[in-house]
Amino acid sequence: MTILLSLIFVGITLAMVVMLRERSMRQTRVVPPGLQSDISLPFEAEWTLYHNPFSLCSKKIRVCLAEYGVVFDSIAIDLIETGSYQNISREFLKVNPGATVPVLLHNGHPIYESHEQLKYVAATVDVTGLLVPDSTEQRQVMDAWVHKTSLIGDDPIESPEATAGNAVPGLTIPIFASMVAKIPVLNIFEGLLFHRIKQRAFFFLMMRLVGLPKTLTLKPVIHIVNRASEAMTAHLDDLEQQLVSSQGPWICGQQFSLADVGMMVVFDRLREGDWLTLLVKDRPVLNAYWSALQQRQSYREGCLEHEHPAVVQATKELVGLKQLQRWPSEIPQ
Ligand SMILES: N[C@@H](CCC(=O)N[C@@H](CS)C(=O)NCC(=O)O)C(=O)O
Repeated sequence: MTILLSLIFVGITLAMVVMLRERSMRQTRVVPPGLQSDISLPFEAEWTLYHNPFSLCSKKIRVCLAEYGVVFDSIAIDLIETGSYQNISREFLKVNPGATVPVLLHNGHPIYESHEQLKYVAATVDVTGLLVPDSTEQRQVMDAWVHKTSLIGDDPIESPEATAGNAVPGLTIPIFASMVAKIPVLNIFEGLLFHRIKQRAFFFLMMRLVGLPKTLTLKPVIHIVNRASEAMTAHLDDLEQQLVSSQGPWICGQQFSLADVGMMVVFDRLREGDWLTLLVKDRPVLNAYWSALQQRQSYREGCLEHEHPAVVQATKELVGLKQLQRWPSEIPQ
């Protein structure tokens, strides 16, 4: 008995030591936005993109690079929703101690924050003003909408009113819940040990344990999704007004700009989450805008060509729940 207890004690102590050592090697922290010229990482091509097929911000930078025809080395990084916490691996934390994608490298120097990446790429390659209007006034409009489509802060779910980008994660919960249903619990558990934002890791574990239909009936989830939907409606009202005043077809009028790149991926997420019927259907101006966005080659290259099978499956599942009338009545459809 004493030997058994001693063995258990030694086992637990060893596990704790290993875990603490691993944690010390996986330190995460908030990183400053923009180009980090003091950091040099291994690179082969002028541009390297660390990205995830499903991530909103990754789509945005892929679309931007496609618009400019910039060729880049592509390094796919898994997030828990697409299979594993590769973003908190030792290797990736050397690239971004903030543990998020996308990270764009220019000649080995990382640029953090996707809205900064958009501006950096434009400042570096856009000599003719392809995606950046000439007039100061129009540039201000563009900048305001690049901000409005950005995902800002550590906990965007708490501030969906701040930007259309921040209204996205709340509306993505049903997709997340569907995606994580197929992920091994142990993979999700890793986040509780090493992810910087424990609340996020816990939320994913909860969704995995209760499954999609039950997740959608939980009061806090209903509140988050409805709040995000109301906030997105207000952002889309603003967009509609802007498109009317610019006379379209784009946010800055005749010129497709970085602002439309940001908006394209927000609309694409609404498509993936089957929110277009609720939020866009009866709005001709927004419908015309979304149709025009889908015509662009960059939409195919940056979004459609990277579609993750688990997301395609999630969209089908959400549509199915609504058709079978298994969608909770507390959440509008
Ligand atoms: N503000 C950042 C947000 C980056 C971000 O949150 N990326 C998400 C995917 S869209 C991510 O990497 N999440 C992984 C995680 O938090 O575990 C940006 O615009 O680049």
